[in-house]
Amino acid sequence: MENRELFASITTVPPVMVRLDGRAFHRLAHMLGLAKPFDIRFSRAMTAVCRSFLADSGLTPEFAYTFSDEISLYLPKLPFSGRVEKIDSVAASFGASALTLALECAEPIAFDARVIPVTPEYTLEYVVNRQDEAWRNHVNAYCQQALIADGMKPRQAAARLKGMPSPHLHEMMHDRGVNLAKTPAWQRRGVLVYKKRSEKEGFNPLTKEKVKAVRSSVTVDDDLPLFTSPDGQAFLKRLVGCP
Ligand code: DGT
Ligand code: MG
Ligand code: MG
Repeated sequence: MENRELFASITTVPPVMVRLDGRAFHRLAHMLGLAKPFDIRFSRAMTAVCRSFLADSGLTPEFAYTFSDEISLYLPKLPFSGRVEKIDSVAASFGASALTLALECAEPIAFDARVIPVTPEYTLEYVVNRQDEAWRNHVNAYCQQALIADGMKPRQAAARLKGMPSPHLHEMMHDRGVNLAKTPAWQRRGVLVYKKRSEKEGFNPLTKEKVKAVRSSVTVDDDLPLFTSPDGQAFLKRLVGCP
C-alpha cells in the first residue's frame, strides 16, 4: 500500500519551544464561571499542568512559561527522534488531560500545539515576547471587564479598546481605582515553572566518602521579574545556558 502518512516523517532538531493554547477557552471560561478578568483557580490549574509537564510527561522540558490559556515549553533535548507530529500531539493531549484533572472538569478540553525551532539566544527573545503578550493581555482583560461592568456588550467593549493609546487605558483603570502596575505579578508577568538545581552533600556507604550530588526540584515562580530587566535577563540566561 502507498504510504500516505506524509507528515509523520517531518522532524526537527533541538532546542525547540512547544507552545500550547487552549482551544476555544472563552467557552470553557463561561462554562466554569471563571472569575473575570483573572481567575486564581484557573491560573493554579495551568501551573499544575506545567509542573506535570516537567515531572511526568516524558517530554523533559527544562521550563514552562504560562499566562492566560497558553503554555510555552523549552525542550533542549527531543523525544520521538524529533518527529513534529508526535511532539505536538503528545504535548497537546497530555496538557489537555492534565488540565481536565486539575480543574476536575466534566467536559473534554483541547489544546492546540506548535513546535518552534529556536537557539538559546532566540529563546530569550521568545520568552520576552510572550511576557510582553501577557502584559498586553492583562491590560486588555482589565479594561474589557471594566467596560462590560459599565454596561457595554463584549463586542462594543473590544471595539472601544481597539487602538486606544496605552496612557488612556491606564487612566481608564485608574479612574476605577485600579493601578495596572500594582496588580498581582502572576497576572502581569505570567508564571514560570522550572528545574532548580542545587548541590547536596551525601555519603557513599561503599567508599565511605562524602559525595556531592546535584538535585533538581521543580520550582514555581509566580512573582517574576520583567524579563527585559538586568535581573530578568541574567535569570533567563542561566536557565537557557546562554553565555
Ligand atoms: P482559540 O485559542 O482561538 O481556540 O480561542 P480562545 O477562546 O481560547 O481564545 P484565546 O486563546 O485568544 O483567549 C483565551 C481565552 O481564555 C479568553 O477568552 C479568556 C479566557 N481566559 C484565560 N484566562 C482566564 C481567566 O483567568 N479568567 C477568565 N474569565 N477567562 C480566562
Ligand atoms: Mg485559546
Ligand atoms: Mg490564548
